[in-house]
Amino acid sequence: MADRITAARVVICSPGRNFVTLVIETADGLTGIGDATLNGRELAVAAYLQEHVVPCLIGRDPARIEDAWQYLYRGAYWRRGPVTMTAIAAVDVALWDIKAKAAGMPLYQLLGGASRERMLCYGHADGATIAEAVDALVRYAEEGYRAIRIQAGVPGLNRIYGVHAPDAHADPTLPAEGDWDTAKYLRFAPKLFEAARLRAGPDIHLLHDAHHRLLPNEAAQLGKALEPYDLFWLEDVTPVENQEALRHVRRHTTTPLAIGEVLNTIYDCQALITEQLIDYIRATVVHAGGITHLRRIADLAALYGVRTGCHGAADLSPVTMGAALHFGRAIPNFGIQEYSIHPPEAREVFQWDWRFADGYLHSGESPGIGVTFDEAAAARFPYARAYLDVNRLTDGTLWNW
Ligand code: GCO
Ligand code: MG
Repeated sequence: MADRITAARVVICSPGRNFVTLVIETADGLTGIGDATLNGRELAVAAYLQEHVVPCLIGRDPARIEDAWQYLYRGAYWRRGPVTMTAIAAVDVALWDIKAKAAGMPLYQLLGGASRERMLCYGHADGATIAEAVDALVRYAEEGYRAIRIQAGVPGLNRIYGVHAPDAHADPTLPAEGDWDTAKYLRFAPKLFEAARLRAGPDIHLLHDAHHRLLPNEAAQLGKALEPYDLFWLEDVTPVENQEALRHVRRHTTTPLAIGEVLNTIYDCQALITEQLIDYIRATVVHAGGITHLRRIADLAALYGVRTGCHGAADLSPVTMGAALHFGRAIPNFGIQEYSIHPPEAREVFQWDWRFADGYLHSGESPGIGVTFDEAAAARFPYARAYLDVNRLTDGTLWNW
């Protein structure tokens, strides 16, 4: 007889930062987990799942993953968006975890088996100054990283993305405020990469995240100015809503572009991919509808020579990293995986079998996604409201963080 879902619950915890986890149990005694963390808006997804999705899961056959996905996507009527797609992703990953455990196989085997044994990843070298950032870069290279993102403080600016100087005006219960001046940044960025390339040598892959801050022509200027330093990618040069902007950027630079960490569906990625406006698609398991949907995005991307570069910041839980590595191991057009180390307390709550070695991430061989969740340990780390920063131009205008 077909198995059925007997229980599903949402657990919110904060081992160093907030994570939302969906736990699904079946009559056959299997447990699957899915990450439902949407940084800064965690409770919206938790409520979406607990109030609206969990009641529909009880009694369903956990093996019917595609049907569950369609049921939640079409059935909501209100399609797409980060909250809905993160909730669907949590269910989807938990069901893939269950299916792989039922088969006694690591998930990548169910996805077609290994296309590769290890996944190239990149770490984050950050510094308040160029010297500090370049020292961090050298440390990462010494630890074996072959690809390193580098971000540094811009002289004259206080608190920018990647560099966490204190916010002088801070009310700690509200979003911190950063400051931004594009002209200063555009003068500074080539100097950062000149220093980085000099210290790193030609072989290390260098990456950079402009974090949605530039206007189209500024993005074109930056891409062109960074060409001598041979970047692996330049990320989020412009906000992704205006995808036509990238046609202009593409006409002026061959610096590879990566976009998509805030995208949730294949429709959001469609023009970026089919018009070949990007080289790497950053959509990720947790925010783009789980394995089931990300596979569709990756398949579309493969047709156009676009590779994956899944978002992997520390606000995506170790559950997402487990799923992402099985996904990356199986698909033909894997590019790179972002790897940001989780807070040490996270290890008390989540146990995982994936590991970093020699510049690569290696997925494990245990059945399922290879991550377990200790609910008793999670209870020791209660949820604490937290926000992403906001950002203002130096004249006070609210800008993209
Ligand atoms: C990245 C991202 C992150 C995001 C964060 C939002 O490239 O890793 O831009 O740093 O800002 O994940 O929650
Ligand atoms: Mg980013």
